[in-house]
Amino acid sequence: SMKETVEKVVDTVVDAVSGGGPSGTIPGRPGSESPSLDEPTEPREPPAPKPDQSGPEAFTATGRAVDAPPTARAQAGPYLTTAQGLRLADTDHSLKAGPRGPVLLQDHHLREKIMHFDHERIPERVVHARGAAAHGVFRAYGTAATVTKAAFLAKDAETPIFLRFSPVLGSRGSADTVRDTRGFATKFYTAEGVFDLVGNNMPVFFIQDAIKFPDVIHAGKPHPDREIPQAQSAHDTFWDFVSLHTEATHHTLWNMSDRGIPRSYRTMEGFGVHTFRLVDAAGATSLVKFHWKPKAGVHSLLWEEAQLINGVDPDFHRRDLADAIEAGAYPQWELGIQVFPDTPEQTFEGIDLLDPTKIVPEELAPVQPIGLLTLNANPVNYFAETEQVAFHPGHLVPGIDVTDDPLLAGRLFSYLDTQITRLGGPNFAQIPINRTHAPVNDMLRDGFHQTAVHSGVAPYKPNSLDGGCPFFAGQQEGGYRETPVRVPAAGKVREAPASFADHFSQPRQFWLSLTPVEREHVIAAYTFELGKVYEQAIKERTLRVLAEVDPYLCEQVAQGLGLPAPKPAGPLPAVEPSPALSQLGRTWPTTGRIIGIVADERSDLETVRAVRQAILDGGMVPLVIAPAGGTLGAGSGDPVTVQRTFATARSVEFDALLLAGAPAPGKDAYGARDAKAGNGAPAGALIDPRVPLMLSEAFRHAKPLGGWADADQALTAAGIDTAAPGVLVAGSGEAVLEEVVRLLGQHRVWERFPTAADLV
Ligand code: HDD
Repeated sequence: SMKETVEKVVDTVVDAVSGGGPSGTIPGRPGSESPSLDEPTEPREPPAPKPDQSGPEAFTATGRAVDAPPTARAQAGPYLTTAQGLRLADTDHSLKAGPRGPVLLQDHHLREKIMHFDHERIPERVVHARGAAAHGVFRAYGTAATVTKAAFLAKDAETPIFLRFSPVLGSRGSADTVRDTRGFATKFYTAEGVFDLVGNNMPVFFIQDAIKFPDVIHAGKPHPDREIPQAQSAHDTFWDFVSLHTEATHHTLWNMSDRGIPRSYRTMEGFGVHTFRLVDAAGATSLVKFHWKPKAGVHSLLWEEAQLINGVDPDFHRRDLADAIEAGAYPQWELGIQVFPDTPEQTFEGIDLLDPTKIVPEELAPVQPIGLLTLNANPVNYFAETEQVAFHPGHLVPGIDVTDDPLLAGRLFSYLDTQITRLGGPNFAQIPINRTHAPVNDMLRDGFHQTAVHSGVAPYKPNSLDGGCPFFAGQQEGGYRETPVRVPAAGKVREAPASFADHFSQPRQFWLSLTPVEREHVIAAYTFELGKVYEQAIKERTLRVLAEVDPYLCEQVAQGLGLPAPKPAGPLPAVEPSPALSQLGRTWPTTGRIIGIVADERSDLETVRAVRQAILDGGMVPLVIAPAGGTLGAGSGDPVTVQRTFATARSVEFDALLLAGAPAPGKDAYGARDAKAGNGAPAGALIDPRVPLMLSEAFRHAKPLGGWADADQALTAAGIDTAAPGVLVAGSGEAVLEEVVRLLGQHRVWERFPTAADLV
């Protein structure tokens, strides 16, 4: 039930931060139910393997399965062994000539252990190095069956999937909430082979041709001399490149918008970016763009919040995703398609469908839902799954084909190529997480890390020695056929089509589609990033680019930089806004949102209990924050468990804060350093400075604040006007909660941000 789900969320969140909550268990760790203070010594069986990890599926050239050894998976049997299966009696001491003597070279266990350790790391991905992933299932509605024969899109077809999210620029150990694009890569293990949809959380890309990818990435990565800054675009080389290379303007504007700092992976949209070609059973084709729409709504952080989180909890997004799945609050996205006729021009309403810096507004081509993705299991092992998964836009199934988008063409080369370095050879398709669920009968042989034991003598075609096996699949048997698209008659050129030269109309459309608050965020982001740039010329050049997008944007950023605002070269393009591009102005579900309740021994615990329960009943997560850990009201028979202390709580973790006031007026509440109940200290004099800090941050980040009884004292101590929008102090805790939840539906109290009137 929802309530159980949420209670699990609470426990998980609590455990994750407190390092093993009240019960001392570590969630998701089999066998840790009753940890004792000493290491257990009774042998016990390791946890059961996941179905897809029980051993390699090896197929012969003729399609016969090779008998896999029964214990192909590691961790079989209760005893510690070497990699060769030799049982070990000791792994804590090197073999020595006497306790104080020299270590002996003949210690084969020491050498194997250190040799393996020395090679534990593999090269990180050159981009998208840091990721977080989960398993799930995709269920098709069948609505795409009119445009594609892909079996996994047929009505009610269920397909296992693995989804990896990732910031682009940072190293594996970088922080989660940096300003960046996020990867959104989904592997569908369909009955017809693997289909990978390797998208991003933004619908456009920096470049129109893959040959520029090394350029944009070299510019975005840390400077080659000092290797700083880590995981961000706020530096000279990035802005040098994007200001000279104006086709990047659209994507850069998305990065500077709230889309660059998602609240959670669960609240991001995803996009296939390129136009793909779908093929139906009769061979008819259509062009499509793929969209992922999060059920939880689209929601972002504020910049200061994101920066704080990078220090307070660098694993914020990773933790959030894992906690939610662990708790059974499974994140969901609807997959949708925009469908366009496959005309020879490959344009729609004048928009070039082969240009990956362009979108098609949803108002012109609605996104039609075709299925539901649910993430329902965390990886068991980060390295084996999240790190070793290999995506590739060329992993296609019958019914889905690529187009001639020149960015996609280069990707079709790159993703295979990079795995050779990253995963150490050409056999990465045999790694469990990459294995297709369809039968494999290829004629690929040998190579580093070959785990299949191929039989037969004829890994070539045509052959007679293996009986002609394997055979070709015709259309009836699901053989993949590329669409015979007509190639325009033209000479070989290194050139882009004329339509690719429009670099500013869609950036302007994006800008005009944002609400005033969102525009202010864009201005602040440009001002911040360019403020980190040393070269004056780069700032000025970027202002010239911004002048082509919008004069107000340009003027405001120029003002922040203390520079004159240039004028555009000519009239700005006339474009219609696309309201679907804004993240605001809609109401979203509040499920899974986190509400902090600040309380101490003098708080009215009756109300705390009732409010906590009401939060749980609403599918949200209540976390009680108190001066110290343990419980409040220990003697009351119904103590309230404390999940955060003033030392471990920081405002950025909560979507809203409630202040549990003291029932008797005139007494100090909230974090008096002397936490003894009813000490009669004068109100405000002993307020713990961490409480007003928490309140003022939450206020600045436009989070709803509520309280009851004498809660106004703490608010006043934090310098917060209790009459400000989204600040509610009332007698009834339940009434306050109701209003706070209503405000959470719009994510934040946006009214707190003054915006320029001339923006409307
Ligand atoms: Fe890429 C990884 C998404 C253009 C070359 N890319 C990678 C990942 C995502 C994307 C989500 C991480 C996959 C994972 O989780 O393992 N990339 C995109 C999108 C693009 C794009 C949406 C444009 C529409 N990429 C792009 C180009 C090139 C690459 C133009 C090269 C010419 N991308 C790579 C890569 C990576 C990669 C070097 C690094 C690790 C990997 O592939 O497996 O091949």
